[in-house]
Amino acid sequence: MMRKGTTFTRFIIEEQRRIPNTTGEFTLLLSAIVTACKEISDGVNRGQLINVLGSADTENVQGETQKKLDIISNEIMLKALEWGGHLSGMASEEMEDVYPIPARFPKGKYLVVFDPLDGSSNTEINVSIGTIFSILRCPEGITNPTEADFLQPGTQQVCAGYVLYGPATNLVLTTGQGVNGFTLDQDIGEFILTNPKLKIPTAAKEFAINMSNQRYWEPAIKRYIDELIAGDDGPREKNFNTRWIASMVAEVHRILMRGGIFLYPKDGRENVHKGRLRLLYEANPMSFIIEQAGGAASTGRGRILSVVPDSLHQRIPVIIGAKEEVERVEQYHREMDATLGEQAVPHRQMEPTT
Ligand code: AFP
Repeated sequence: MMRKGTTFTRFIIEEQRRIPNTTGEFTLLLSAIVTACKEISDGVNRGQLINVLGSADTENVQGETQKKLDIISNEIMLKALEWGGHLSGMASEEMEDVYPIPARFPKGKYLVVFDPLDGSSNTEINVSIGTIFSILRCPEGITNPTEADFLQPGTQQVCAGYVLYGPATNLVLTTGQGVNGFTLDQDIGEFILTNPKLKIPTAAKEFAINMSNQRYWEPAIKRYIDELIAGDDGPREKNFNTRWIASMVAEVHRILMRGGIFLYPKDGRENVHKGRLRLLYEANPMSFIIEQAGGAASTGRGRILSVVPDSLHQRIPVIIGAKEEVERVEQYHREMDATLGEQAVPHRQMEPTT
């Protein structure tokens, strides 16, 4: 039986043809990332059967306990991408320092940053997780990039994407010309274009925030969430539903499909007072995708994509999703800062999050 649909391979080659004088380097890099994600998908899928679930009893640079699958996924990405000649370096949420391309391989003009397995606390309970990646240009003349070469604002991203390992495996991607979604056809091992030109539905009905942290929130966040919870009895005069998957990839995917807003604001906890999510590996790629789908992404006090990173593992507040909602949260921050000042919530000493 003939299958219908555009394969990912065809899609990227046709995209490449639209741009005159391209070398194909970017297309091959993207293809290598996607192959790595298929391998991770297989590991996630067979997890318990091949004994790769559970803790690795090690900590990453963020002080978070690593899962076996975090380490395996990181290794899969490194090995799949280091040899192709498209990259000069990589950085990962799971590694303290920049990963240089081994001397035996040629180097290329791009840098890749990634979170190999985001939401990995969900691996044992068979809930959706994902890989997030972002492609940057290596600065001109640099062949051995250092941390400074990766500290580019999100507006400089050449491409951002994620692969969601859920009931189906989805690839969602932007190169700055809109957002396209693909679904892995397990029988033929190819991603098929299933969601071309994704746009976020504008009327938000769902919000996602970890409610257990509400006692640490700044007043602007508390005000916004209180109004959503008040539903049709409150100033919004409509009901909202709540969701929290603890997996940003799954939350962003839901927003792309159904609309809504996701918030991981900074809060009063000592280790979250600058935010919880990582600018390079999570916030920037997701913000690029969400903006390209017609949404907005903010720290509450400014556009995430405009932030110039100060370190590889910088954390940042993330408020992302339907534009009108994100703008409302920004407005509440402006009003709060005008009366209370930015450090409205005192920092408190807390146990590190896992
Ligand atoms: P892990 O990859 O360590 O599981 O973190 C996932 C994540 O970065 C993001 O995907 C979630 O939205 C968020 O953290 C969940 O954080 P909480 O556990 O504090 O709710």
